[in-house]
Order: sequence, then C-alpha cells, then structure tokens
Amino acid sequence: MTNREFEGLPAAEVIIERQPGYGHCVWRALAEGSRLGDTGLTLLCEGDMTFRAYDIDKFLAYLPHAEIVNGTRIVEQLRDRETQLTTFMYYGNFFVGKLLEAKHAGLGTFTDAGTTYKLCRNRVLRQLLPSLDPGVNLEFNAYFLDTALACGVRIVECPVTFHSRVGVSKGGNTSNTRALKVGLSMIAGIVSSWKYHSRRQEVE
Ligand SMILES: Nc1nc2c(ncn2[C@@H]2O[C@H](COP(=O)(O)OP(=O)(O)O)[C@@H](O)[C@H]2O)c(=O)[nH]1
Ligand SMILES: [Mg+2]
Repeated sequence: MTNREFEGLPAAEVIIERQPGYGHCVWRALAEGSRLGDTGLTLLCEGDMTFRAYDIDKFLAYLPHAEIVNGTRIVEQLRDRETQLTTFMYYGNFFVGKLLEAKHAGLGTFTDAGTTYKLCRNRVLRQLLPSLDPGVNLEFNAYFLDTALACGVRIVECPVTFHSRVGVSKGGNTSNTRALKVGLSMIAGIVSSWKYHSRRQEVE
C-alpha cells in the first residue's frame, strides 16, 4: 500500500532524491510529476516557504495562454519587505530574463530567470526532460526556460508573491558574490546554449 491510499485519505507521496543539488531535485520532481496519469499538470514549488498556494489560482488563469506558466518575483508590491532576494539579485534575475527575451525575440516577456515556482503541462515535460541534464545545478531554471523556448514551448510569466524563507539557503541566494557567480554562469549558458554546462544533446 502506498501512502496515497493510507486509510482512504488523499495524502502526499514523498519521493527522496538521493543525488544532492538543486538541478537533481528539480529534474526529479518534474519527472515524477509528469509520470502521473491522473493529471495533465505538474506544479513545481520549493520547500522553504517562500511561495504560497494561493498563487496557484493565478497560474491557472494564465494557463490557457501557454504550456508553462513561470512565476516572476518582479512585482515589488507582491514581495515581503524582507526576503532573501537582495536588490542586486532582483536586478540580476531581471537582466538574465531580458537576455533570454533577446535570445528568443518575439516569444515572450521575461523578467525573472530564477523562480522555481511554475505550472507545467506534463506532455511538454515528457518532451523536454530527456534532453535536460540534472547536473546543471543552480543555473537549472534559466537552462530549463532557455531549452523550452528553443523547442518552441510557449511560456508565459505570472507575477507571484514572494516571502521570507524558513531554513538556510544552499542556493545562489546565500550572498551577492555567490549570486554573481551563478548569474555569470547563467549568462554563459544562455550565450553558449549550455554547450559547456550540459553533457546531454540538444533537443531535436
Ligand atoms: N532534494 C533536494 N532538494 C534541494 C536540494 N537543494 C535545493 N533543493 C530544493 O530546492 C529549493 C531551493 O533551494 P534553496 O536552498 O532554498 O535555494 P534558494 O531558494 O536559492 O535559497 C529548496 O527549497 C529545496 O526544495 C538538494 O540538494 N536536494
Ligand atoms: Mg528558495
């Protein structure tokens, strides 16, 4: 019996990803979600309480316009005063978003390259994931968006609320210096189409 069936109540199924790293965590979460047959959608979130369930309604409102609805933390009024996102990181994510926009000119408006929070159609995930290398770590979100856009996947951004976290970050947000390194690596990845980051082949 799985814990989904426990006492006939709907319950969470916990899957443990043993490979450390953000890329492995996100890749596995999307793979597990897209495998489920009882839904056509996978919602990707984080475990640090920075995102809120009530924003799912906004994602659903944007869904008719795209195959992936990607959260953006660009709207200042929707952010808590104290979050892990410093002004430097806020504009850094905006800059990388604009780089994505320029690379895929005409395909969308992008203002945040670093938000995990997103709603994806499973059929698109099943198409994309085999070509994505989970070893691409803290740059994974930009890598995911860039690869999806290169495949012609329609992505629309949706403003989400952003809150102060619980626990300690091990991502790119621990300091501005670390964020700068991750940001530069994202830029290099976008410019080089991830040739030097990913060991996998481009999507056909
Ligand atoms: N399973 C697993 N999940 C991870 C790992 N690193 C990050 N995550 C997940 O990815 C999210 C983002 O990482 P976090 O440290 O919060 O980075 P930040 O959001 O940039 O501060 C976390 O909330 C976890 O849900 C890891 O090594 N293993
Ligand atoms: Mg986080």
